[in-house]
Amino acid sequence: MLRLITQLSEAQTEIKRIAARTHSEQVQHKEATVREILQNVRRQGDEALLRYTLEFDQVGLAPGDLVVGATELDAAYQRVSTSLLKAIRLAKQRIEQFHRERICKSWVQFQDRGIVLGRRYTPVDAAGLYIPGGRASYPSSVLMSAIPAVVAGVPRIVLVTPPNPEGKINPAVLVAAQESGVHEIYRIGGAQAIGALTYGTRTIAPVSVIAGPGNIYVTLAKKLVYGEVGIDSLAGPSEVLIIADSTANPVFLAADMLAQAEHDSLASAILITPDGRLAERTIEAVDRQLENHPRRTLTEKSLANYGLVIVTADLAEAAALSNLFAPEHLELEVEDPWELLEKVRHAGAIFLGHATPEAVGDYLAGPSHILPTSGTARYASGVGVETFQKCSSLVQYTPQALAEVGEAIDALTAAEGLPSHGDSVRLRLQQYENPHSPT
Ligand code: HSO
Ligand code: ZN
Repeated sequence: MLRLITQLSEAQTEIKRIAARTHSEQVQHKEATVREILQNVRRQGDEALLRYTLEFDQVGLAPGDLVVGATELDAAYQRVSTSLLKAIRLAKQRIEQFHRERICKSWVQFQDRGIVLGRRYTPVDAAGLYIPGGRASYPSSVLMSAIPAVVAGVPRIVLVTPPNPEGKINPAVLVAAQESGVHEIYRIGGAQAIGALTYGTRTIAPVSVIAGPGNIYVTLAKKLVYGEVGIDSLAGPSEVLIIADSTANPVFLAADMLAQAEHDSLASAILITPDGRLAERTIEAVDRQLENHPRRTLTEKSLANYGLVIVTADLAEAAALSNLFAPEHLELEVEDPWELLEKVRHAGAIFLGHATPEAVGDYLAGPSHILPTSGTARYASGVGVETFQKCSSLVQYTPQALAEVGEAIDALTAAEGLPSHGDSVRLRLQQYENPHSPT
């Protein structure tokens, strides 16, 4: 079911098709529904949240149930194993360490004549983290979004996630949230959760930035509210592109492709290699590993629609195809990954060498696994401390420094026809020259 392509032009066409797989007409139809949900949450607040939770999640909540309270939070610890708790703590430590390095540092520069220039980074007032429910309810995604916000110094971190049919939240998600330092957790999902974080309701105060992956409704909602709040990015289904040479192990490559395909029927796994024999052996290994796979139907579907094995003339051609796709995850399973890295232009995260499966980054290496998808790695980066910080420029001039640029500003204000801009400089300079003159 995995297709083997040996022709460059066919490979290019297929890569473009897969990159555009979420830009369908169906999406436009869903946008109208999402717009209506957002409008109702804006107007009716909590009441709309409860109504949509009943309609979409089949859970009847009372207004007080939106908040996940102390009893459920404490109980969550009883429901996760010691080994999972230990793993969450190890992941937390590594992710935190990585993000501490990424803190944007404020700076000031003292120049001649008393000019001071600088940049000052401050956290946003409040961050909203969206964590999907159901099958894709991952504690790792909590760590990967909450820890950068904590490291950024955000004073209020809010997590929203939809309830399961019993009205409960995945205990591992609740434990990860507490371990990371999330301040508030609400039992609400979908586009309605994005509306609540944007406009605020009686129960949920609005936030400044919303981050985290979600389904198509959540993503459309984030797109529509952007501007009223900040967002991290518009997340599409997950992708991996692997470039391999003859030093790679086909069994590992197959496992790495399946690790992506098993996420979602829209997920994409692409292998590009100049070694035709390796390509064939990987396809065989994929078939074997799928035999007893518990998510076989879904995984096969994604491989059939969005899985590819491409044989190229050389590694340079493989890198060029990868740049065309701009993958969320790129594995360089080659003898000298650092040399090949020189040819890579776009990728959300790059995994170098044979001992670095994407899973290490999915769970605990450090960088966030919330990464640009669907070709957006051409211009965007993954979630990080900077997602939750903004920067103010700092400028200080002295009278002497101002006098020096008075003429230049005068010429520019005249050219733009903005006389008061000119006055704001001229009046000061007149006063500095003659402190006793009336202004
Ligand atoms: N590969 C997913 C993240 C994930 N994997 C979570 C396992 N759990 C998107 O980057
Ligand atoms: Zn994954």
